[in-house]
Amino acid sequence: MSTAYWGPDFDALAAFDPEIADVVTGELDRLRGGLQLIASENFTSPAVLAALGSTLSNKYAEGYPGRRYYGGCEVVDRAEEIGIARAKELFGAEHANLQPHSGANANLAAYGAFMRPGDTFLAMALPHGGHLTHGAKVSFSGKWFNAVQYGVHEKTEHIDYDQVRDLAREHRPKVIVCGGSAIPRLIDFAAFREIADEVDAKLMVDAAHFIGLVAGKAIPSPVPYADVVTFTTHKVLRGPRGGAIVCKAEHAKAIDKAAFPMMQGGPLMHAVAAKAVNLKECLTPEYQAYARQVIANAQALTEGLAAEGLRPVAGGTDTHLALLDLRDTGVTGADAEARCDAAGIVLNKNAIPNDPQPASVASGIRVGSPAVTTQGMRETQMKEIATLIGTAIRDAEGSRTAEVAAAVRELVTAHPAYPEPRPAG
Ligand code: DSN
Repeated sequence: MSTAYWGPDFDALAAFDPEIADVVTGELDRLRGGLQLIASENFTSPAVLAALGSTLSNKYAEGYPGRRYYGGCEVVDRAEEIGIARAKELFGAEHANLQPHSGANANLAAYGAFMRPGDTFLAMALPHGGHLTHGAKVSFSGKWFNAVQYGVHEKTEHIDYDQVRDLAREHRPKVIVCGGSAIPRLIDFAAFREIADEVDAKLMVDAAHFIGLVAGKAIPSPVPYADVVTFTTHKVLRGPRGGAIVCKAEHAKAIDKAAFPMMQGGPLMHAVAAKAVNLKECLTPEYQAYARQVIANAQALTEGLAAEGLRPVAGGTDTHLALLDLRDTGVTGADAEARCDAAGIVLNKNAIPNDPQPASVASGIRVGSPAVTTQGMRETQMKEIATLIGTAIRDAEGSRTAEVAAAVRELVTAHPAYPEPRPAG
């Protein structure tokens, strides 16, 4: 191995561009200074950040390892080959593609592999927990395809599998999608497979939110059931910002051609290398313990919030996130988000199923445990955080903001994100 390394040099940035250096340190201060409860965020490791901030960023490598449209790819090829092998091992997958720049891109590639514009697909509606790219009218997915939408059962707030089957029989979609951004409960992949087989549809699982729990063997895997699984690499998984796809060998060619050249040009090789580093982290027993703790923490947080009078949608969580209905408190999601934010608790307003409010106001909040679990917090801290959220939300006048903010500071001081001293290198 060569010992040559030319990596991020913060002093050089600060000397050349103090304004942007100030943004970089300001964001680190913000991350360290509050409780990060956005369910889709996490704190990636120094090893991943080192790969991300490397000279691999310079390389054009359109194509795939050994089949590039540029010379000089023999070194970056190794990053992609290693990453693909790790993804296949981690998920027991027949094929992997690490090139999508994001989850939306991964989904576009999967649609591109299996559908033509105007084709019909079936997916969960965004207001019920789906995703923009699952057929929302404002997204390419709702503009270019005929998106039929299912939701959750009115009473149980679990996915309504009878509705999924009825809609599949009626519309005969080319693709059935499951997964989303606000689904607290486990998804029955076998049931989706059965429905897809009945109507001869491809089954696509958008596992962006929960793939880290699958990687950590903390919840069942969709891989044996799905034709294709798309995901992001930066949520519970804790890698760099980006997307990825695993699929059955029979779809490998179609998926690869859809990712490049149909949907993207050159891959971001620094990101591909960082994904490979992250996948190595996920293959460790420590990561598996982390994934289990993420769920235990989300459950403790949800129980605590229920005790504060916030109703858990679907009755609780099996994953890393919870959706809370605030209507009994008389506070909107938007106000709850703002009140928590003022005290250093970062979460997001979120529509609940059949929400009477517009999405910009919303009747709920979504909370997640990935980042605070990375900080080493456990169930005890989750109970404390739940009390702080309850206090902040009920505090219309802001008279207790300083008190909650002080408690937040104590928590994050005891469990720092990116603790000092910084690792060498
Ligand atoms: N925006 C992401 C989330 O917060 O869930 C999904 O793309």
